[in-house]
Amino acid sequence: MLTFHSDATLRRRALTELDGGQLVTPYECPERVELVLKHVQSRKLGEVREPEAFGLEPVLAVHDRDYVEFLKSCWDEWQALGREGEAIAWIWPTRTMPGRVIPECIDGRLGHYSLSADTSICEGTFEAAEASKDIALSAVKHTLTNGEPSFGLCRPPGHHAATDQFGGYCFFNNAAIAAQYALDQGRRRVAVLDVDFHHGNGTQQIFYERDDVLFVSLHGDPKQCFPYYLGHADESGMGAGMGFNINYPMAPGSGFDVWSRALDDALEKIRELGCELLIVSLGVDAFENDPISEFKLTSDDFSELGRRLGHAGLPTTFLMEGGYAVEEIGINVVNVLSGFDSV
Ligand code: Q9C
Ligand code: ZN
Repeated sequence: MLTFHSDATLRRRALTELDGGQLVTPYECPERVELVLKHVQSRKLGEVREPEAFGLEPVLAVHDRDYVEFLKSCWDEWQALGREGEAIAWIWPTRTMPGRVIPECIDGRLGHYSLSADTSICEGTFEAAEASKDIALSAVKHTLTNGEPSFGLCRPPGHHAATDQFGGYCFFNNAAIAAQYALDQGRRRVAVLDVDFHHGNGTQQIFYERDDVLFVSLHGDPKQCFPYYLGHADESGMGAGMGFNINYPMAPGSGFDVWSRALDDALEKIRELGCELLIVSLGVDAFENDPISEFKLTSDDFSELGRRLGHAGLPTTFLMEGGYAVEEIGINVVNVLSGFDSV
């Protein structure tokens, strides 16, 4: 299978993440990409290609222009104010203070355009996010054009990014951008299957009222797990989108027995609803040794995941999302992709 990768994804190297009341070195680090790439090459998965540049038009098909402009200028504005650390949001519109007016001050805008304090903006963030969406677009374009599966080694990840909010280490929603691109190229219905440990709140929000993208997510129950405020089983879409959002929240500690039953159900729904393309939001943080997640999948389980996805028989694009057990991230990702190719 073809892999799309760019060194520009390494240009974001955040120094701080708010975690348990402390600023720690972020889990979402450039080494993740280097290790996945190393395993793609050593296990001879296939050719590695540079992405093509698509510009911002396909981004603006799912994200608001003012949000994209904020991401583009945030770091320069922050530095111009002489701030010493990285740009981290610390106040938000809330239930009792909904924020009718977008503030002018950078601190107010950081809150307006974000959903969590774990994700700082630093030098190179926008450039890496641009490379990440170009990788996603190049990968899906390859699948659409040649009918062949592909893997986009996206970084930063995307599935937490909503129409006008970053967070959960995500800035542009790569899977949503790729799904919208496929529709714009004439596909009538696309499935996004999100197997990352965390609920893909951004992808859900972007397509919640639409029936042309089926969003299906397997994740830690938001009663206990990030992002806490979305991802419950009764969120099934709205208006025309009713029935086209399917959540499988599972208890922390769940292993492959429970998880794979949800997977089989999800794949049946994708088949029933007549999807022409499958985009897999491929986080491997459901892994048993992931430092911030709570499922118990083994490295062999990821091979079986790949085989089951292969048996679904759809044109498929894999896009990298989370996965923070840096030692094993490459093994787990390539296990999925080789499992898929083995079918
Ligand atoms: N500071 C993805 O897997 N929670 N994002 C951090 C510890 C954020 C994960 C809590 C988890 C976001 C793409
Ligand atoms: Zn995740």
